[in-house]
Amino acid sequence: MSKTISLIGLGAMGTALANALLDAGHVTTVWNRTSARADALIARGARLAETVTEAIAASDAIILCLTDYVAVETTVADVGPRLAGKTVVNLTNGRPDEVRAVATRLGASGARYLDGGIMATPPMIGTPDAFILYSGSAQAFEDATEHLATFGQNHYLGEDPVLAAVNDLALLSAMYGLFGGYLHATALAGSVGVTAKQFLPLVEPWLAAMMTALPDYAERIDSGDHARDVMSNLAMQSVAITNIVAASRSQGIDPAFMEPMERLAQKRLAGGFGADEVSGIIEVMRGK
Ligand code: FVH
Repeated sequence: MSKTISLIGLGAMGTALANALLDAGHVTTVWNRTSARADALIARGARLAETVTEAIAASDAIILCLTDYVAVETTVADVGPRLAGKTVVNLTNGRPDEVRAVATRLGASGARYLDGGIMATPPMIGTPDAFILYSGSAQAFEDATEHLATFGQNHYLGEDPVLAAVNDLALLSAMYGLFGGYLHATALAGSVGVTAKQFLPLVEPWLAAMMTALPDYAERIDSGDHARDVMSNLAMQSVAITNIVAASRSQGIDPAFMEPMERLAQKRLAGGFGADEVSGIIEVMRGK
């Protein structure tokens, strides 16, 4: 508990991170562009830095949790040299090119850079359900481990700084696919008078049952073999996909969420893979 930590960014997530650090008894310095957002944390014992420079000077490890990389660039633009010898943990959602640029720039300033992707909502922080992906400097991960452990389960993915961000975006892609599919399904069922609450006991177990297909899909994807032991072939499934799009239109539901899936299925079908599993659509996504 001896080392101090500085946290830059006190939005919903930054505040949850700061509370977890304070709960664990860590000496915590905070900075936020709108300083009033720090009031409740100061009442709990956090130290307020008046400037970013002060926040950096206060600790060997600095955590950034901001809206985006524009905010990150704005915040660290003038403080490069002050980061020499420091550990910087950036938990801001970003794209690989942005991560690479910031990692290179801060690395050139002499900082040890660790990028992170938070797979949790603010109330989950500090519980075992929160998991956070990290990549970049292994030394930085080790240096900050004691503090990072207060947030949830940590997964260090490797030295390449973009690993965490790409895995984060991939997991969010799976989540938005699920949410979008659920919303489309609920709208379609709603077009014949079924309420969301009535539909829930049908859609929940259905999605849970379909999740069990993923290990088989993973095997097919890694081996490139979508043709072995096919149970539900693409030709059959693409009829259902096209029916979903057509039925949505006739029921007055915007099919925009399902149309890309129909296009992908048709392209794979046109490639002569109708007898394969639907998992083969990934080859079209990969541009093959
Ligand atoms: N909240 C969530 O559910 C998700 C869960 C998964 C991970 N995300 C990522 O966490 C990052 C921060 O998200 P957040 O929820 O804390 O976001 P906000 O509550 O909107 O707070 C944004 C903070 O960023 C500061 N900020 C924005 N622009 C600037 C700037 N140009 N210069 C300095 N600071 C800036 C903002 O300051 P202020 O508006 O209070 O002055 C907040 O501190 C994010 O990457 C999520 O994807 C959260």
